[in-house]
This record gives sequence, structure tokens and C-alpha cells, in this order.
Amino acid sequence: MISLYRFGHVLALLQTCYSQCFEPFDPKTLIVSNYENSSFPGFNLLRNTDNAMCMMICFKFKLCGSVDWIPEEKICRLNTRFVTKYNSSLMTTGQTFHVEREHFPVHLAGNCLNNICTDDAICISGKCVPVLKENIYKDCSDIMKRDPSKEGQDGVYVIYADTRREVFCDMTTDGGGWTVIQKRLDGDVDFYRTWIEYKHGFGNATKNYWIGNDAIHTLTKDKKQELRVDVERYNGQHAYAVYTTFYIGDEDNKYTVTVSGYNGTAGDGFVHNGMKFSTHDQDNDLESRNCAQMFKGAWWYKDCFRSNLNGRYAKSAVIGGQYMVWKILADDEALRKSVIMVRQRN
Ligand SMILES: [Ca+2]
Repeated sequence: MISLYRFGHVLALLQTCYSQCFEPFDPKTLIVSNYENSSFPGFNLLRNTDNAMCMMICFKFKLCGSVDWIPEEKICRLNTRFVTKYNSSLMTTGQTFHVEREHFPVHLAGNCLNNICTDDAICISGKCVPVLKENIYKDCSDIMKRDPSKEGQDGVYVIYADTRREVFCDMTTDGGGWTVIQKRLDGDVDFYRTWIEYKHGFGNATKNYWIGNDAIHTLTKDKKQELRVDVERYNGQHAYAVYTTFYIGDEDNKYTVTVSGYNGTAGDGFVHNGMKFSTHDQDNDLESRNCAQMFKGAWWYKDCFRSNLNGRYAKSAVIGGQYMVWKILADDEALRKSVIMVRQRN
């Protein structure tokens, strides 16, 4: 049942996936064992940890929202942030400390191990030190402004929007400085997901991902942002749409979108101004039926849409409203590529 790995192995593996681990980790390599009643999917029980390491490991996984730490047995259990099921009798007789992610220390004192610190600290000369304010970038525009030599260097960067996030920055298009909030290059990541998944985000910044509605809210609340949508058809045609105004409300407002000021070549497909966000498990649209369910996506549906960029991914230009489509450009023809990004407005 339990295969004990030396902690060095665990750390080495964490380091390998440091910028990649957006999904539950691979049980074959990382674990130690599985506590099946935990809400954290897959393997989640680590032995021989100390409490700092327990929290540090939790920090590395977006889904991890809290830990249970049992000092007597040096056990660390990971839980999701949404549900904490707890049944101590199954695993310990010792005292258990439950710590929510929000209450993790800003930085954990001591040496960094393989450059690993918590999300709020960075490894400098072998020590974890708190992230300095001047090192915090709110978005990719910030990065570009402070370091203009980044122009042309598209890639994954770390920003602090609602929380620490790895995002793809487009540092090329129209002068760069774009924070990518959605990217779909192939069908590797399923976008037919729940409200809570859209809230927190999913996927991998190097390829296919949704940054998360809380992050989009924070990005667009703090600084006025313009929006850009780039799409590509299977016939090779590229097109874009830019909006001078883009803002989404918070979760209480169901992430209601404010979008206006179209310009571009793709046609104005984002005619969803004032609409709330809907997912298959939360219907906030104006249609009597459930648009997200009917069209297999998640969007600011009205009754239902002129764009459905989180719809199903198709590997060819098939026709159907359930696919990733931008109607005004290609009607219900499935697109090959979609990128949605924001940039601070001058
Ligand atoms: Ca409805």
C-alpha cells in the first residue's frame, strides 16, 4: 500500500514539474500513499514530512486548498480548497493540525530545497525570502513596462493577479504586453467544465488553459484593460478582434462582462455585453434552456451566443454550434485555434 520514497526524490520530482503541475500529480512517481476519503484527487498522503514541507508541497498544486499535519506520525495530507472531508480515525491517533491555504505563512523560513519555496517567496542564495513588492508583476503589461527587453519573448511568466499564477505572455503582437486568459491550440484539455473549475482556472499555461474567472476579474478591476481575441480557421485564415473596454465582475455578480469598442478583422463576435457567465452546472443565461449544456461550453451566453470559444475542440472544420466557433467569421465552423488576452490600456 505504501511505497516510501526518500524526500529528495519527491523534491526532485516537484522541481521537474514546478512550472507544469496544474493537475493532480502522477501517483506512480510522487506518492507515498493514498487516503481515499480525502477530497484531493489521486494520491494525497505524504509521510516523513515536516509541517513547512507539507504546506510547501500543497502550494505547488492549484487544487490543494488545505493540509492536515500530524506531527507525531510526520504525516501530511493534502485536501482540495473546496471540500475538506475529514476522518481522523482512519489515519492517526495523534494530534492533527488543519491549516487552510489562506493561512499558510507568507514565507517559510529556512533554506530552499531545490529552489522550492512557497508561492509567496523566492529562492535567493539558498534562502526562501518573501517576494518583494517591486518584484511582483500584476500582469504581462507590467513585465513589459519594467523590462522592455522582454519584447518578442513570448512565454510563461509568473504574475500575481488574485493569487500567484503562471500565465502565457504574448510579448510580440502589436507591441506585446498581453496577458493570455484563454488559449486553445489542440484538444488536449477538456473545456467542458464546472463553475468552480472556471472560477479557479485549469490547463497549462504553455498550451491550453483558462486562467480563471477570479483572475480575470482581478486583472480587469485593478487596471483598465483592452481585450484581444485571435482565431485561426482550418483553412489557415487568421483573424482578430480587439475591444477597447473589457471588464468582468466578481463571482457575486456571476462574472458579468462589460465589453465594447470593437475593431478588427474577425467581426464583432463578442456581443455578450452585460451577460453573466454560465457553465453546464450554473445556468445564468437568458435562454429558457441551458446554453452551456446545449453547446458544450462555458461563456457569457445570452440566448445563446455569437461566439463559443470554450466549446468543444474539433480536429477539423466540422460544423456545429457546440464547437469552438466565432459565428460572424465562419458561422458554426469549428476553429483550429483561439487565444484571448488582455493588456493594460494606455
Ligand atoms: Ca437558461
